Amino acid sequence: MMYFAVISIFPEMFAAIRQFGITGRAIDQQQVVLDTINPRDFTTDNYHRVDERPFGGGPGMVMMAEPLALAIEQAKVKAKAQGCRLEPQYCPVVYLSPQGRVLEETVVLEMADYDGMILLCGRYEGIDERLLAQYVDIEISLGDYVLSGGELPAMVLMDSVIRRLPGVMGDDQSAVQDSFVDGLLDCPHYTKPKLFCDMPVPEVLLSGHHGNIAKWRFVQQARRTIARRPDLWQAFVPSKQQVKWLQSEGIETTR
Ligand code: 9D3
Repeated sequence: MMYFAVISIFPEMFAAIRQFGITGRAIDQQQVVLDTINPRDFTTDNYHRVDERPFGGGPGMVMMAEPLALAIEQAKVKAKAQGCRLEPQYCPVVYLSPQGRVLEETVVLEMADYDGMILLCGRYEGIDERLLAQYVDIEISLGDYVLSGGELPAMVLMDSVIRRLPGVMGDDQSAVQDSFVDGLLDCPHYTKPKLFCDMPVPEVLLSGHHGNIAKWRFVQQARRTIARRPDLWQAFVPSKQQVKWLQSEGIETTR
């Protein structure tokens, strides 16, 4: 079982991964436990404020340290009760933030080995730096575009990690390696009908010749990766079989 505690002022958003698809099933089957903790529940003022104006002035609001600190402390109690070792190498506090390390599959695979994670979602302009200094172990970004808060990034992170947990994907799916795992973009896919908008299914896919199909799919992957993601192609190390296929199609293999 992997444990997630999400700290967010919008816990209802997490219905999106609780109720649907692979993540929903993993939670139903208790391969994953997902708790949400609302820092608003740890405020003591009449208005239940979690944000305040920034010292030094300027636009926007900043999330206050105290309610978040109490939320993280409760998350650690819950994580421990679920069997997590609390040291950061087993159950880190992860802050979703534009300043973080960009999430990629290598990071996801590292995270799939944790006992659990405490995911901290910011809103407004950000979080008081002292809370971050005291509590945060890892900072993760989805990339260089502006979102409204950390909730969607937290769900993206959980989705990507949950898919990597043993027993979550069917036997069927776990054999099928995704693009990125082998370092190339995916090949095109086709299903019924055999003709759509005058476009036929490539004949090789109807031939039943599994060797030719495997070669065709790999060559499609190679062409797409060369055209769309030269950075991935640069890093790709083909097998002997793949080198043969590439050479037979006149695709350059020397680096
Ligand atoms: C427009 C405001 N920005 C400059 C003054 C700072 C800013 C603050 C808070 C920008 C974004 C956010 C909210 N974003 C996230 O919490 C976030 C995020 C993102 O925006 N992009 C990519 N990954 C992530 S992870 C968390």
